[in-house]
Amino acid sequence: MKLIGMMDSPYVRRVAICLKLLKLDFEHHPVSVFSNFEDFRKINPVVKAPTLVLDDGQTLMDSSLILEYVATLADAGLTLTPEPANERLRALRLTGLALAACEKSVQIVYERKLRPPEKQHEPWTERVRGQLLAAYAALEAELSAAPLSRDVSQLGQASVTVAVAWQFTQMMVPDVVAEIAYPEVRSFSDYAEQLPVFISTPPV
Ligand SMILES: N[C@@H](CCC(=O)N[C@@H](CS)C(=O)NCC(=O)O)C(=O)O
Repeated sequence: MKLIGMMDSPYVRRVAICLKLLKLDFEHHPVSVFSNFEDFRKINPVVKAPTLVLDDGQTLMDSSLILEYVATLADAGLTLTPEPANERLRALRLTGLALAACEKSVQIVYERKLRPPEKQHEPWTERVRGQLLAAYAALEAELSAAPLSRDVSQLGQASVTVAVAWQFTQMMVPDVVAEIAYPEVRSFSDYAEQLPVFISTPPV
């Protein structure tokens, strides 16, 4: 199967890292939704990254749906979301917060980079900024109350997504989310980013 999209997308990167953790082979095709729009359109007319192209040519988009599908291909015992209901709920809640942080960071990037300055709408940016900070405040509170495991065999979708989201936000909108205010999230991301599976999947 082929994973289409640039690794500077947190959605593409989290899928790539999770595929590696699930020990599933894939080819990465770094096609940009912006600079390679026409090439991307030939693969997926909706032009959304990540897109997964299966060996029979079918395509699947949206990182969460891709991860839901590829989980069915992994060997028994290899899972990225715990089964017990209470652990699963926490993993999904953390993933939801981290995905919201990705989405709000992306919205600020698009507002700044794609819209001419005279057309930028400050109330909208301010709303998105508040949502982004709320997502990180909630993640910080969650990780302060119960840290994510630093046992590499326990890495799952939640921990991957939290680490990838933080790296993306710090790469793209560091002026909006002050590192100093979220020490637990930052520390977990620093830990994850030095793991071989993260180092071999750089955000570029
Ligand atoms: N909910 C989607 C979000 C994916 C997404 O927004 N990807 C961006 C790249 S970071 C994209 O495709 N942007 C192009 C566009 O939306 O037109 C997911 O989890 O995959």
